[in-house]
Amino acid sequence: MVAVSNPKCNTSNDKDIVQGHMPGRKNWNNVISSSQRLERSTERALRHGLFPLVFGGDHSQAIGSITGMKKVYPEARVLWIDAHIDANTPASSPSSNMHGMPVATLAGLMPNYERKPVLSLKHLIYFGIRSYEPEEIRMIQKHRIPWYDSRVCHPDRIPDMKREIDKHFFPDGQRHPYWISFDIDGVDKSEFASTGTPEG
Ligand SMILES: [Mn+2]
Repeated sequence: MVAVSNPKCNTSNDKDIVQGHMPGRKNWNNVISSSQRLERSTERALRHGLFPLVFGGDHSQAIGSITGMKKVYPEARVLWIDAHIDANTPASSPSSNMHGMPVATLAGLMPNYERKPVLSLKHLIYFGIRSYEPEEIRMIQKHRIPWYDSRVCHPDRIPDMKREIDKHFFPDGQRHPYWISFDIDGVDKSEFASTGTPEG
């Protein structure tokens, strides 16, 4: 278990939050600040041979967990379980919420983000998506990213899905670790209603 406390983020007053905004990306400074802490903690846990379970915040924090994980396992593949594609940019996001932009940030699609991309879109598969912007679907099509509709994510299909996933990720048979990035809204709202962004 990795615990990253970011009390300043949690108690930011309105003035701090406004100062943390950038055009088209709400709370950018705060999100990046907590992501960097999480990045260090995730990297440290993995280097100590631990198995990190990262809970918290919203899916914007995957910027930190995946960046930290990629420092230790640069070839790791990512399974993104979410109702959303999370690859918005300030130009495509209707809300400017950073929780819709972590994949864009990790994959180098975010303008004016000075860090190098850590996630190849060839190393990403989506599960459960059912709410997205047109630009995000275009990204999936352009990069041929496999995605599984929530209606096909059924226990009976898991063995077949696993074969398909392995074929996509490891065409030459050489395997690499997986990282699972899970947003609770990937679960149908009839199963789990307590999410800020329920999707049926
Ligand atoms: Mn989501």
